[in-house]
Order: sequence, then structure tokens, then C-alpha cells
Amino acid sequence: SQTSPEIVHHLPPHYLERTLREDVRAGLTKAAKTLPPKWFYDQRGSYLFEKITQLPEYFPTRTERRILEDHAGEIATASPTEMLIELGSGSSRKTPLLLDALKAAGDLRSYVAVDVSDTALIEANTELSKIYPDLDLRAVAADFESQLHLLPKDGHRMVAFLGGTIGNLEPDAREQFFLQVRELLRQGGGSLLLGTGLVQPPEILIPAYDDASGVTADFNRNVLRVLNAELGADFDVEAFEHVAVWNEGEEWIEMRLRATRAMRVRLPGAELDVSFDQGEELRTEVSAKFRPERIAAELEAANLRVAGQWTDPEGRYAMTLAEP
Ligand code: AVJ
Repeated sequence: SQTSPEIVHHLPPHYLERTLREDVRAGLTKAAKTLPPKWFYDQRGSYLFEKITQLPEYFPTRTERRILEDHAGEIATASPTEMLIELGSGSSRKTPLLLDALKAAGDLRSYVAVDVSDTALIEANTELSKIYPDLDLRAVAADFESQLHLLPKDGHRMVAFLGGTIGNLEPDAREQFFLQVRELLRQGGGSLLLGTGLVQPPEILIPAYDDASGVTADFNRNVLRVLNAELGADFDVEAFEHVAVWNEGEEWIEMRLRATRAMRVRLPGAELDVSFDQGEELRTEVSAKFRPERIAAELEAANLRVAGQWTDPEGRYAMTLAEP
């Protein structure tokens, strides 16, 4: 087998510029302003997210790693895999835990990293190629919400969607996502490995999204810097404060940015001017937490049958394996 640093590009030309403009125009002209969380992750935002994963208050990353350390062998045995496809692979830092287990359990031949960031794809696969010289490492630039049909359809695959990122999708989008995964896996077979944060008391959840050192606040405000850089906007970033609330009804954390004064913001790259009242909040992320039964119910509604579920001793996080 061979290692290729090349990226297979499925994103249409100017996809990111175009979707950013569309998302901003749609989200900032609503009565209750919103922005999708995918725009946090420029270079600075990805760096800040890496810092978040190391915070004492932020449990998902470390807990997921722990579950993989303890159970990757069982997961691999439950679903022998020729190709691991990781969606939103980012830095691929937890990937070796899965690769090692899948290699030991059967005949893993390839790893496909899927992300919208070329830099993340190249950096991650360069690191992995040092540890796994015999694995066929591939990189695909694609949007996991709309382009799953372009991923490899041959062989027994495992689609890993880790980190709890599924919680960034609202229920309708989650349903669409699960249906697409099921369609991808229907021919050839395979499994979905899904990482989800679990519903916890607000005393645990809120600090995870509003840490004492203010890294998450910086991460949240970074989306305004992205708009300033990409759209020539003139947000006064420091005039917004970070807010994290637990929405009991929806069972999700909401991150918001609250305007500390009334202001008008120009976004020439989106051909848009918007105004904020003092105290007005812009919702920048939902991060849904789940009850184990609800994970199973949503998967089964998309004809994905739960083949296994693993949680940490404190019940903060779950990894669920599902098959068509
Ligand atoms: C990377 C989307 C899983 O929702 O917990 C971390 C992003 N937001 N702190 C999450 C995030 C605030 C994270 N995900």
C-alpha cells in the first residue's frame, strides 16, 4: 500500500466563501440572530479549541479518549473494518486508539480523513504516516452535512464521528445526517461510531462551556474575528461578552455573544449592515447532550441499529456503534 499526501477535493470552488456569506446573511437578518458553529475554526479558532480540550472543566475530549482507551478493542471486535472513515477529523489526535484496535482485530487497510480544512488534513495525515507507514492514508475535503454520498462505498467501513460534534446539529439536521450515513453504509456494509456528550447537571455542563480561564469566551468571540477577516466586517470583538446557558427543554448548551452596547456593524463582504441593541444576544452554537435512550431512538429512526454502547464510569459521555 502507499501513502498519498494528496487531497481529494469535493468542495465546489469558493464553497467556503459562498457558504459563509449565505450563513451570515441568513443568520444575522433573523429576529433572533444566529451563526452556525462551523465558522469558529480558522487557524486561531482551531488553536483555541485545542486549548479547550485540555481545560479541566471540558470533559468531552478526555472522557472520549478514556472510553477509547478502555474499549477500542471491543468496538473493533464488534465491527471488523477494512476502512476507517473519520468525519470532521481535525487533528486526528484520538485516531491512533481506533487504528491500533482495528488493526489488531482484523484487516484494516485504509484510513480516510474527512474535513473542510486542507491544513488540518495534511498535518494530521503527515503525523499518521509516521506511525502507520503500511496504511493507505487518504484525505478528503468534503462537508459532512451534505457530501457523504461522495465517500468510498466499497468494503466494510467504519464511519467515526467523534468529539460530540453531532450535538452541533439540531434534530432535523441530525436526522438528515443519520439517513445519509445509513445510505453510505447500506451497500458494502459497515458501522457508525458516534461520540456524544451525555446530559449532566448544569453545574458540570456550564463550566465546560464557560471556563474560569476564559479560553471558551475567546473561542466564542473568535467567530467575529473570522467575519472581520473574511467579510471585511467591523465587529468590535471586545464589545461582546460570552454567555453559556443550559437549555433544559432542548437539552443543549447554547453559546451566545451578548452586545454590551448598542452598535451598528458593517459586513461589506456579505453586502449587509446589521444593528445590535444593548444586551442583544447572538447565538453562535448549540451543543446538544443526550440520554443513552435518545441516541438509540434517533439512530433507529434512520434504520441504524445499535450494536453496542460504551460510557465512562461517571456517565458523562457515550460511544455508540450502529449498523444498517
Ligand atoms: C467540537 C463541537 C464538539 O460542542 O463541545 C467546545 C465545540 N464549543 N467548547 C462542543 C466547543 C465550546 C465542541 N465540539
